[in-house]
Amino acid sequence: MEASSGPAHRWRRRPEGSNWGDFGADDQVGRMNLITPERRLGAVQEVKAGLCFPLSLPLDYPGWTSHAGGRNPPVLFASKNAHGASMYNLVLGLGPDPRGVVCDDAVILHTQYSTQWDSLAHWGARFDADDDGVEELVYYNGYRAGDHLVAPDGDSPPRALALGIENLAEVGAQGRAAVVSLLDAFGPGRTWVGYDELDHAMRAQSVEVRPGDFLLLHTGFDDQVLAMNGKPDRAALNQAGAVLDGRDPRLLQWVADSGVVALCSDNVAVEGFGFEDGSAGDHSMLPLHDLCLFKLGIHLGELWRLGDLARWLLNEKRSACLLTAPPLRLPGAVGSPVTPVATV
Ligand code: UVW
Repeated sequence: MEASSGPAHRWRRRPEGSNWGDFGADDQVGRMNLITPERRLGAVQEVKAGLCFPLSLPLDYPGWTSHAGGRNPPVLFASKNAHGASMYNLVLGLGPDPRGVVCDDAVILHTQYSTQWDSLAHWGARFDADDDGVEELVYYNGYRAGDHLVAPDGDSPPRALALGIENLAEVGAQGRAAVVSLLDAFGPGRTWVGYDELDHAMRAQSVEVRPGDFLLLHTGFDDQVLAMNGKPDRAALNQAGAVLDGRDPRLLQWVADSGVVALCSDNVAVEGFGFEDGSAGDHSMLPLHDLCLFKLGIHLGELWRLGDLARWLLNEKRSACLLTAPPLRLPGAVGSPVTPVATV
């Protein structure tokens, strides 16, 4: 555990293996800081064919309700104007014989239901950041529950006053992406991928990961979800595709050393979960979330549609592209739908 000179108002000690403070006392985008103009120019060099791949599922997929009813498909409805009129096929205009017709709509959108970014406000930990012997609820760079991550209270909505997803939108989320097909390496069934397996897949596909890269992992989960046409078979999907094994310390060390700015996959959490046997130690649920979002400021992208891109790259014996993936610039949100675009 390292003593450090973090902002006195937020933290006096940072978690072991974290980079809190390294990108600035008040940094809110973590590893995204590694995307320099030079590295972005390097990403543009990956554009050789002029093709683009949209990397989003339809936002009403997978089609289930998840997180014990906490995440639901989008609900679209027509806006109503001040006169109570539904703004759908509404004739609008000036004078006795208006010609214009308008449609406006609104949506209840669970920000992490489908293709999404997790912001750094999505996952924190209990940790004694002020070194007083009592653990607090803290997030990346020592931002705190209560002070910065404000829970809803009566009519007041929840709000991330720090680390919200708008921070990622403001830096553009654009750079070089290295793409690994875990589907090609391990097939469509459930495989737990630790350091050895990831290394094997990357060598087999000649994947070069550079500091400042997004790392995209295709598992085939997206193909299976899409084939279910909005009526997902949960039991089948629980066994579908590779998942990273956050219990493997060598994998965690590789992620820390690699310089990647984000891990993105087509499955629900990038990593596997469900460690009822306690094998994930004190981070009993999502050890990779703990490392990435809480300690190192590495964003996570989930439920991306990666199949078409990964297959095209494999066929071309290539493994990198330019990625442009800004989230919604929605102040105070902890996640966001995203329509990433890969250009090859
Ligand atoms: C949880 O399931 C808690 O998070 P995520 O959407 O990042 O997988």
